[in-house]
Amino acid sequence: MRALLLVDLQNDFMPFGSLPVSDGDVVVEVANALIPRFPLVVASQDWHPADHGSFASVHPGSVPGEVIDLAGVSQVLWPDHCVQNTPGASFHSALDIGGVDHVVRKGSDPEVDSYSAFFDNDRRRDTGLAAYLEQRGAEELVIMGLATDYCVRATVLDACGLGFGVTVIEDGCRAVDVASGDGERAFMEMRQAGARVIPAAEFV
Ligand code: VGL
Ligand code: ZN
Repeated sequence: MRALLLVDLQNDFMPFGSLPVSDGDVVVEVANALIPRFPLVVASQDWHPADHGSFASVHPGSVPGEVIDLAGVSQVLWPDHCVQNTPGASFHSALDIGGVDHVVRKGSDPEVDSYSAFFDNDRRRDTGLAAYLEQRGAEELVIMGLATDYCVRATVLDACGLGFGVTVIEDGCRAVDVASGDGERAFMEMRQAGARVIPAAEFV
């Protein structure tokens, strides 16, 4: 069975949010068009406590974009974003949330970030998503969302490593592009890991 996995379609990653992704809102329509075509739809939600270690604001003298060591893992610092129970953490209001069967939250541990919807960045903890998908009988995943170069990339690489058949909807993703070309490089890595990267129009 084939499941759709929507990565972090949350207000703070939209052009009006605190960690804006250019044209991030455009992909919500792509998600809404795909949702009815899947027997199982899962959405991930970046879900940080207010003092999360990935926030530049909790490290005095640091600014977003800096890279630090966070409990032994290299960590890019971000503006405060997707704080639990704030509007920024909510899904975009146009997303057809009624069509989503299951939400997986990540990034709740202040000591470690979690770009992937499957594992924390230190890979010590598992979100439970792989077990959920297995229990529901999903073997193939179609993945899209925000941002290409962070959470989509990490989720796709883990899904490939876990043995799922993975298709990425290219025009359903947008990149942060801290360095220009990061999004394109992320698509290359996903292809190298075995993911099929196609436009939504080619999805059948
Ligand atoms: C993300 C940076 C920080 C993402 C989440 O969803 O790609 N990026 N937290
Ligand atoms: Zn985050």
